[in-house]
Amino acid sequence: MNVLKVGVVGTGAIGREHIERITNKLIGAKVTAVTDINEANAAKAAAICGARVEKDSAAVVNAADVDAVLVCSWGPAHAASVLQAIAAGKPVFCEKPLATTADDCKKIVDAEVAGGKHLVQVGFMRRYDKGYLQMKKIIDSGEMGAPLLVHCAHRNASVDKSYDTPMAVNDTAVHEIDVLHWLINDEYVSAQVIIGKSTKHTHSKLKDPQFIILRTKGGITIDIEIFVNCKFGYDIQCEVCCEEGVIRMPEPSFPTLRKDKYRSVYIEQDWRWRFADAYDVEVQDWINSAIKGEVKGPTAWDGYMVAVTSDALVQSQQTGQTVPIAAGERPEFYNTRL
Ligand code: NAI
Ligand code: ISE
Repeated sequence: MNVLKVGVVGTGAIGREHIERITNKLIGAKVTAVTDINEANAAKAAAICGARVEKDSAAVVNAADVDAVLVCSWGPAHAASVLQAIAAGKPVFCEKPLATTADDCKKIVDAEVAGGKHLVQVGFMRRYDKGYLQMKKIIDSGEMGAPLLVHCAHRNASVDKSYDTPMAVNDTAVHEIDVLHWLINDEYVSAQVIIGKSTKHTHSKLKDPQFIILRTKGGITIDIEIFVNCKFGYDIQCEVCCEEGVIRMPEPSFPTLRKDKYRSVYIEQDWRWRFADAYDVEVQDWINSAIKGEVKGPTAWDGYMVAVTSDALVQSQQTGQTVPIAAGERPEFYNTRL
């Protein structure tokens, strides 16, 4: 197989971003079929890559000229497409979240394990971001000693009116939930959300900001500020406090301006640009692996773990109490993942 033939389910914002990068930037793949319940979005996607528009997800997944599937529909539609791809024995890259309930994630895990072949990669792109990778290398080297505390902030300039309180966890914090346990090589045991004063820039269905606390099996405490109407930009912060010192994630680099008595640096405004390089590396890695019949990156089990942790956090949003996290034992199948 010289060129991986990709079918795309869901051609909204990130679906078209990925189609654009596969078509014009990355190597080794082409998009041959797309589908979307919104015909206009499917047509826009087809115009980018010259692909055929299929009637639904099953038609894309089972098409003879589709070797691998990219799922970029809304979260509640993910599970059906991923299960179709597993049944067809085709590699599938699913944007976050893997599914919107822990039960659906578990069905995907069970189907993949029963099939006996690694097929699923979840789109947690931060594991491909240079800043997180640099931090992980330092942590894994042991030169800073054991991690003790992690401080994070995930700030969006603004969100749609339809975004509500649980989405601070299910749509936004899921990125930290995935990347942090990978970064510090640990597992979560409890979750808590503290909700205080809200900004005047929010509405009655969204408490904003929120403060998340995760505790790990190894005794590490993690705090994450989620603030999705911060106004000033897209700002991702991560600092790991270790026994021998502190590691801070590098900021995206922009020129420093000196003007009108001030020294200033631009702040990225959107996830598209903040993580553009990470998306490129992530999707290229998926293409390279799928061509070889392999799958790497975040697993269906990782997607399930995120869902279980999210459920505990959403429960804590109601009471502010600490909620235990119990995902059970990771199946042996996932210990052999590349
Ligand atoms: P969007 O609303 O712009 O696009 C979703 C598209 O899926 C729409 O065109 C919709 O019509 C289509 N769709 C919904 N159900 C479908 C179905 N059953 N079959 C076919 N098409 C269907 O949303 P966006 O921002 O592109 O998000 C898509 C997914 O990507 C979400 O799960 C979101 O959480 C994730 N995402 C991930 C990001 C990341 O940083 N990794 C960033 C933004 C989104
Ligand atoms: C969006 O879906 C993403 O995944 C972004 O990375 C995140 O910052 C944003 O809050 C979500 O809505």
